[in-house]
Amino acid sequence: ICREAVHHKPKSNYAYAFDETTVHVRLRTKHGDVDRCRLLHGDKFEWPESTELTPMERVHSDAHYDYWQLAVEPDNRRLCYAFLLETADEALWYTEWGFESRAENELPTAGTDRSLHYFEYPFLNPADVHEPPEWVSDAIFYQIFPERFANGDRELDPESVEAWGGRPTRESFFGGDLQGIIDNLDYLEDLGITALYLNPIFESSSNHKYNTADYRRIDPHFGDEETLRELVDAAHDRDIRVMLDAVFNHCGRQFAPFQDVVENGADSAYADWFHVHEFPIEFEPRPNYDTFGFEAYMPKLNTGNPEVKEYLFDVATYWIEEVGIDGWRLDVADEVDHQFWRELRREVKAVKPGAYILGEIWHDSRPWLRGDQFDAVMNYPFTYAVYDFLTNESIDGTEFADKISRFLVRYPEQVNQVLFNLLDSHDTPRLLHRCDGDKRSLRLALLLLFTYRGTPCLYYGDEVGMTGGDDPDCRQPMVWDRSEQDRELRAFVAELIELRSSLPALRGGTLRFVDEECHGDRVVYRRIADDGDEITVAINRGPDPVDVSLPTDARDRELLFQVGDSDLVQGEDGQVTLSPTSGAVWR
Ligand code: ARE
Repeated sequence: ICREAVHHKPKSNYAYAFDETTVHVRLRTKHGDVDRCRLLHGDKFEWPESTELTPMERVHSDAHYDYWQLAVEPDNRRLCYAFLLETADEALWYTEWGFESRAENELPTAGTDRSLHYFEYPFLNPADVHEPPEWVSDAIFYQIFPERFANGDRELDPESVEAWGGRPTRESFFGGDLQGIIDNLDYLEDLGITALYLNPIFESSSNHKYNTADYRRIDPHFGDEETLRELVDAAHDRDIRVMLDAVFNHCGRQFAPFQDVVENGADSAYADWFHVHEFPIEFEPRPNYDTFGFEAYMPKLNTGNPEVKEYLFDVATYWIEEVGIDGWRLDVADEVDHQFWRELRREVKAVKPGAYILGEIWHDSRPWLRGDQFDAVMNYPFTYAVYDFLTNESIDGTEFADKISRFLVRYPEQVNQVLFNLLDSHDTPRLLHRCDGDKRSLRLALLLLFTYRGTPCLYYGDEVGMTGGDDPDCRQPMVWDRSEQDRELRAFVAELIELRSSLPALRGGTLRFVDEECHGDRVVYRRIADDGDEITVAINRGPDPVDVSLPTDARDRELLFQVGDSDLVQGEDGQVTLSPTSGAVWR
């Protein structure tokens, strides 16, 4: 047994409270190395009488490792454990102190036998259980860049407004507003959307509004507090939730406290609200205060300052209490101190326990997802894995399954359940652009998104075939002219949403790759619901037909959904032939 590959760490994604009665224990071993892995577990105060040796399931694997998992419900909420790894000719105990070769019949004893030092999950305290809001795993999100979605009130248009349509520059204004969203809620409901994510809507001079001037005021070109209230109420009437963008890492240059510092320098009452290196404030050649990137118009807020905290916590709770929003997406979440996020979580959950707190982090986000800060993060690693497999073709089916498997063991299961999965956003080229205009690849990517674990989010307009490169091109005005919309694509997206919404296995089930069938141009995976209901998804990205062997044979399965050519050949046994660039879903 390769000891160097073995890894476990208590109170991490390798051992965490899943709910108030369950601890999930995971172990990593070298790929293909260990035949069987069992967990010896019990209560340290009742050892060895309370101990059990329970087989762990090999839930995922990648090129280097196998990942094992077991859900344990400790009798007294205390857990003490060791791993027994076995091959045909070796049995190895793995404990907090390392390895020990001993036979199974020599069960190690706790307390008395100090030669074994168990791992411990000392106590399962309900207060530490990370419970993301339940509604999120059922939700279908739709991201709206408000300046570009719909113009519902021409009287609010900025002076420099351009005619709707066409390609934006960084300075363009097209007149989109909150009324425009209200007017199109029927459209969204009809598509199957159940939650909205709006980019910033507070007063700000730019079209993207990430440089906030006033966090308590809706941007006058978008509407006012009453319009937002109407939007939230109208959305709630349709069972659609609303999440707003919280830009708390930095403000805008026009933010009154910053203006005060510009005017009064070190004497300003707000001097400590920012990270100023030297007074007076200078903007050129580089700002002499911390900013987002090197953007002088985005001064970084000192979120360690108690007044700043109070101010921003009030903002966060104000919009929940006053207009009833359902969550916050936290901009540049990784550059703000953890302490601030911990307190923000407490404040937000105190006024709305079901509020969704979503961090914008593009990388491994374990330090923020321990239950004390965010419910989830934007799942860009998933986005890039899909592109690498489907569009760049820089990885094959094996590597795709490997990557995704690694992602799935990164976080606790309850986090996987509510990760915010996206294929594009206002910060990336659009999906169709990535697919080089090939709508067959685009459909496969959407199939992946809507059958993947976590919460899918559609970027406005992708459903009608909108395209565009990097920011600002990906922020073109929504195409409303029906003759210019791809109505077939829209119908396809609606069907996919309907498929997901109708199948608990797709919304809440675990995901397991069928390893033998993930290679070359193909991947096959299963989604398994708690009640055992099972969905199989198979994808062939390539130019040639491929034969795939499914886990169930023809008699036991029902074809639910298909992407690509319809000449899917179903053999008698588990065999099917997938035509080029196609995919299918079976129950
Ligand atoms: C503007 C221009 C861009 C230009 C940029 C350069 O539009 O074309 O490239 O300036 O200075 C907002 C606006 C942007 C604007 C930006 C600065 O929406 O249009 O860009 O302000 O004025 C990193 C951050 C992540 C951030 C992305 C964009 O970690 O937080 O960069 N995303 C949020 C919002 C943005 C917003 C801001 C932050 C600022 O979603 O819309 O920009 O409030 C790697 C890195 C990531 C990096 C990612 C993307 O993976 O690891 O850290 O994200 O790439 O670059």
